[in-house]
Amino acid sequence: MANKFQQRTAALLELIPEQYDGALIISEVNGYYFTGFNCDNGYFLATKNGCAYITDSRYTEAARKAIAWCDVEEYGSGKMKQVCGGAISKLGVERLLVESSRMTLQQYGDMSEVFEPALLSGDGGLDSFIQALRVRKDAEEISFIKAAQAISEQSLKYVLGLIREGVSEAELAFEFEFHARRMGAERLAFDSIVASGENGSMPHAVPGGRRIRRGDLITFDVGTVVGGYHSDMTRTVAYGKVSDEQRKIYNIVLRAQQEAMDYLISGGDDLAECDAAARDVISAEGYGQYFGHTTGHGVGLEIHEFPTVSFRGGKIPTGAVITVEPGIYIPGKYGVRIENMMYKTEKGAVNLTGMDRELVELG
Ligand SMILES: [Mn+2]
Repeated sequence: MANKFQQRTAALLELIPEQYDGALIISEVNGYYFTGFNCDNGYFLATKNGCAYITDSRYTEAARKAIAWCDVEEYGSGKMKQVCGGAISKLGVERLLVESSRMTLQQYGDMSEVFEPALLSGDGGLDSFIQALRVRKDAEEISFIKAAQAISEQSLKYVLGLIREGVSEAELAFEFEFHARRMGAERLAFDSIVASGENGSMPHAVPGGRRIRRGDLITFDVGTVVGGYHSDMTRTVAYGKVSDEQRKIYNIVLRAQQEAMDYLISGGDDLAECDAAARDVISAEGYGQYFGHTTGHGVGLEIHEFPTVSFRGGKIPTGAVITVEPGIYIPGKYGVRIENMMYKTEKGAVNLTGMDRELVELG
């Protein structure tokens, strides 16, 4: 029986128009999706006449173990053209699609030369075919995302227990990573954001030497990777008692997020309507100008992937994992963002983020 990688490859070949014989995939992330093998120098040929995987001697042994269902060929120095061209002749293919959004012009030129006589085309929509497959997460992919999220939640709870007057953002970010890695995270999904006080008004602030003070709101945007899959979560907490305005803003963001989540849970499947569900709450309260980014994005093998939850709209495919992360950022003062991941199902959507969202005042 075909394994899941063979099934994915077969599904891709189904989508490729008949004037093409298949695809040449060179990006690491798509290579991993179709072969289960992580390699920064691998060329996966998926064609209607069979598959081949070409890499160099640093990776051949591991590749042969990981991709036993596919011919793995090694090119030695100066042999690239011979090996790549040889694979093309063996497969008897002439026209291949390439990933136009992930290939540089230089790579296109180089690949066209070594894969002669095959003609490579970046205009055939390969990226959108791969996107359509990757957006629909299966049960195993969801289990990886859930495992990563569980590590993030436990690690963030641990870090919240370390917050004291005088501890720095950078120290808290380090503690998150240390705890997450110790719990089995392969790596962080992205550089953690810990933004306290006035730094919180910068949605993607870099954690630095600022030390926590009473009355701060502190935004943590954190994620980890398990099985190649990312998790993404944001929580804003207070250290000490908050002002009336801080509490008001927090509760507006929470209500905005809940509206967008409810839209998805009740079966809504339009990206613009989901964005508007959150944005309208914030605008109606007069803070629309302080919510500059989109409401969310897809999550999977990459931290930001298709689709984007924005005014541009489009249908949310069943099987997509998207974030819902509205925020309000008042320059020079503070910011609030709250982010959950939602799994779009046939009938509605499931919340993948378990951590509490009510405002907590620590210390
Ligand atoms: Mn996010």
